[in-house]
Amino acid sequence: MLVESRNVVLLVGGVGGAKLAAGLARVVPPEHLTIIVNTGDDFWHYGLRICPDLDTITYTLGGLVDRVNGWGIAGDTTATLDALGRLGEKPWFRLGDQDIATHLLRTSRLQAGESLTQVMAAITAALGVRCRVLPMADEPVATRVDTVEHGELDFQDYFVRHRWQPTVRALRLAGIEHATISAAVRHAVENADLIVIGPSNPWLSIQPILSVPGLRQLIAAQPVPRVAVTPIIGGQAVKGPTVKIMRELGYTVSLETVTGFYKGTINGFIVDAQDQGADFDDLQFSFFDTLMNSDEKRIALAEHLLSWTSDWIS
Ligand code: FO1
Repeated sequence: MLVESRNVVLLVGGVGGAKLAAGLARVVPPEHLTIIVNTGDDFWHYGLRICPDLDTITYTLGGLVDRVNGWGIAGDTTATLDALGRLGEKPWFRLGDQDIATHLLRTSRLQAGESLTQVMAAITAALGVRCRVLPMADEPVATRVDTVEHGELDFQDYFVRHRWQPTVRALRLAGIEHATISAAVRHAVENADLIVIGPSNPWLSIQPILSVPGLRQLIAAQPVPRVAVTPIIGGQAVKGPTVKIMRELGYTVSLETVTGFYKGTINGFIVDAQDQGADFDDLQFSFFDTLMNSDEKRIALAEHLLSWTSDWIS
């Protein structure tokens, strides 16, 4: 039985964040859980609006996700991509046939005038996801990656087509100045009893969320535990380019770089148990196994977040 009665808000990107979202969804009743998701990775592809992180969270919580890749739908087929290949295209972004249904529905509803928040509410409800899965903003924001080898790339061009191999010089969030805090995001943050930043890439996944004008300040102003879960274990990222990007942007690869990046926003930090001995000024911190490579470990981390923060108020 789920007895947690605090309102929990989780900020995440895609695959890594989805694991913690899944753990929290097992221990927090859906009416008390809101997930705010990065949309800087969103893009247009063959006329479809693709929102990879929103879909990864939704498919994970809906029990549909391909657990090998961590994104897309388990067992999905690629007849549409194969047909595009027959037409002379060279598809580089793997859209499964069932996944395409999500993009078709989202695109048509957006074009009919619904907001992304409304569209995701409909999609999550249809897939049996009962907590709120909110885009960080309804206005389009695009993460652009300035690279040494190719100049500025669209995010998915950098991440998928070039397999995050180019050297990153700078990141830019196109459109961020027009992004606004939606009523749903504001309501969730203002009513949160616990705010968690997932172990997602701070620069690629969390920075866009915190850059929505006013959102970082709104989160920092909440007099509640605001805890980040480390994206780095023993100096390595679990998956993806977190450490590579840190180096390329000129940061020291350390937990202090991560806490420094979140300075003023968080008041607590979960460090991996492998990094015993780490110490942080001005932050409450706790050591725990953060490698969520099984359902049990996702739930254990979620339970630890709840129990550790239940007896401290900032
Ligand atoms: N990631 C890949 O590495 N290759 C793909 O072809 C790919 C397709 C894809 C389709 C739908 C979707 O929702 C996600 C997809 N992803 C793919 C994952 C995604 O591009 C990235 O993991 C995120 O944008 C980073 O968080």
